[in-house]
Amino acid sequence: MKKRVFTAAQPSGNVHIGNYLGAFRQWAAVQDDYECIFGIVDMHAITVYQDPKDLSYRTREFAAILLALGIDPAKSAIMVQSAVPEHAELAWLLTCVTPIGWLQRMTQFKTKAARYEEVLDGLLQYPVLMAADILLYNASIVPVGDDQTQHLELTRDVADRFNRLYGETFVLPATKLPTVGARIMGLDDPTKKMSKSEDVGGHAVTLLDPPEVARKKIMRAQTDSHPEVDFQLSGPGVKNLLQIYQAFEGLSDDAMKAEFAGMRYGDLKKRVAECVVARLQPIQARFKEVMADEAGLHRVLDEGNARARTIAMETVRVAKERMGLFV
Ligand code: ATP
Ligand code: LTN
Repeated sequence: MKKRVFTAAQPSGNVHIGNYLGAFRQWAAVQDDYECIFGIVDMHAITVYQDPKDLSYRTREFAAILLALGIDPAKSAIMVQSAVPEHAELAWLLTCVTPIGWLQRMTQFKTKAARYEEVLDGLLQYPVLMAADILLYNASIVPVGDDQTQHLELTRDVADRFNRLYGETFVLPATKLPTVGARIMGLDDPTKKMSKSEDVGGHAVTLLDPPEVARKKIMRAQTDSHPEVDFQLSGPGVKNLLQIYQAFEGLSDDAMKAEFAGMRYGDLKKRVAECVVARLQPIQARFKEVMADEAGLHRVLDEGNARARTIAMETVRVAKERMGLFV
């Protein structure tokens, strides 16, 4: 039997090349080797306020992006978190084995909480809901970008604690990081990771940016005062552009050196821009087709939700039984 993969992302719009290289590309790549469930985690998105109309549009948009990136619904389930109520149900059970201190220590919580005067409980509970997403499906492998490793550690700690208290119930999932592209940095500031919520103009190239917009963002990317590519001395902005190119083209370090050593920054940017535009073009064309077929998109999600729910219901039944709850 194939091992199971679960991974997910929030439908928070502005899906960028960092998300693609660090996460979604791996999703498509693992479909043949594993039984995959891919989640659109809209209940995570509402841990910070979302306009309801935007959220429901973005859920469909994100499903269409996944299909455009080559996720095949005949192989993998694409599911929406809020359509499978067992996510919330298991999250509550796990909340009752998770010390608050574990949650208060999470880096992402601390960063996000610092942005708000009033911090919502949902933001603190976010990693417990994430643990529920994964443990519901007894996933043994979770492909994510490196900003999620701490949440994965917490997931294992929560699963381990549950297993000790109530008997062996959950599989402890392993984190799977990409080898190149695990952390693409912002084009405007290469000391910060490229992020959806950083919505300044030149920060991120999104998967749906028209070619001229993508080109402009890359041509304006921050570099440094060296005139040309030096694999030792060039700063983080140049290294980031090189990383983007290497990840898209799948080149070895030696091939990268042969192609770029000594190249002037202006030419480097042009080459990276052309690469990105060319790689995005087929994704954008397929995205348009998928979005135009609303009924087809709905069908994919209905089927994915149903497949996911069958597994999720059984896991929750077992967990409730182990805890002595009414089943
Ligand atoms: P935000 O910064 O607003 O939280 P995000 O850009 O991190 O959003 P998510 O939806 O949280 O986007 O992440 C989706 C997936 O993309 C995750 O697996 C995450 O690890 C990965 N990812 C996010 N940013 C990057 C990045 N800059 N480089 C590589 N992978 C990334
Ligand atoms: N926290 C993740 C999204 C996420 C997730 C998950 C990833 C929610 N549930 C389960 C993997 C497995 C993020 O912000 N990228």
